[in-house]
Amino acid sequence: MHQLPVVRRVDAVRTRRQEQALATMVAEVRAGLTRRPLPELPCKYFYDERGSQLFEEITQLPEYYPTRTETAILAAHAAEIVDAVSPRELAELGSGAGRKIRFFLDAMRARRRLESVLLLEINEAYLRESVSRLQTDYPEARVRGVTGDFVSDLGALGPGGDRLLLFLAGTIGNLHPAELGPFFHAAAAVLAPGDGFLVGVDLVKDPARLHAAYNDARGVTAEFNRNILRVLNARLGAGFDPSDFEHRAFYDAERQWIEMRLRALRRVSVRIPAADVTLRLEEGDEIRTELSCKYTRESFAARLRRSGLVLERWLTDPEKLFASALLRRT
Ligand code: SAH
Ligand code: AVI
Repeated sequence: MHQLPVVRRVDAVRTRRQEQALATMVAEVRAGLTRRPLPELPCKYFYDERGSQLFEEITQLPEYYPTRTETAILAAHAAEIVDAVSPRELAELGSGAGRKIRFFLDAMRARRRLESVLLLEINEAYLRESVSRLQTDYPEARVRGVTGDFVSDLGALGPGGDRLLLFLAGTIGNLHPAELGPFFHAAAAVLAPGDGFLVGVDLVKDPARLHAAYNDARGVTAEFNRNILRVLNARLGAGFDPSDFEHRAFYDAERQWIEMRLRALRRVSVRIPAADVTLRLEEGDEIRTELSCKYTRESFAARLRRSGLVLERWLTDPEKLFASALLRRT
């Protein structure tokens, strides 16, 4: 993890941090790809420059309802959320292009309470751009970024107090349900009693609608999915040919999650030198690349038990596609 903006860091520090990130990636990729019967890759590795651009394209697709639905909910309710929490600091996990945060920044500015903004994001280049854009547009605030993983690096946000933490887009659904307990616990630890945590939650719905959202007609999601192989090629010297794989996404109604996979179109043998792994797949074998869990109000609230967070408001759209859950640190 790394605090931005940087004044000037010596190269040795930068190299050590990058080496650490690479060592983590090597360990995670090795563990994931040697897992059987179903090898897997951590979905955070979708997001290099191209991956983040592809995600932005996904958000514009007619089939992909979450972004525009959440945007409408926040446009209608950001001011009342700010009034309820009265924050002086806004923090966001997985901030990406950093557009929706502006509803909150504008509401805080209007109340003359905007003091500090903190973004935590894995894509450092994207983060730098967001920090610099927000600093220009909100000069009264101190805007900082942390490059890191919201699962392991939440502590980098430092102690809470007058903080509203945002985790938008339904990105919480990309965590395995078993990870939610420790995640909420870690989030509660960077919030002071009374602080707020706004979580975007994609809801259980008609499977056909979910299927369409992850199998768009233009094939942008398929490119996004295959991009993880390009990231492994670039960072670990892997020898994947993305055209050896087809995109697969399906809804598992029992587990209430979308699962994305890459299916080998032919027998492949891929060397990943940095991880000292050779991945051998037969035609039809698959790699799991992402979970996108869907929740109901009840199944989501059940995950909060003993976390130090309580569900205070549940804001949805008229079609009940998506919810913004306002949690409060007890
Ligand atoms: N908040 C934005 C972007 C959501 S996409 C929006 O509402 O549109 C998910 C974002 O989380 C991406 O920008 C991705 O780079 C980032 N991300 C994914 N996994 C991450 C992780 N483990 N730690 C930190 N950031 C992560
Ligand atoms: C970032 N996250 C909430 C997206 C999702 O819907 O799970 C990522 C994504 N995967 C495929 N399409 C979009």
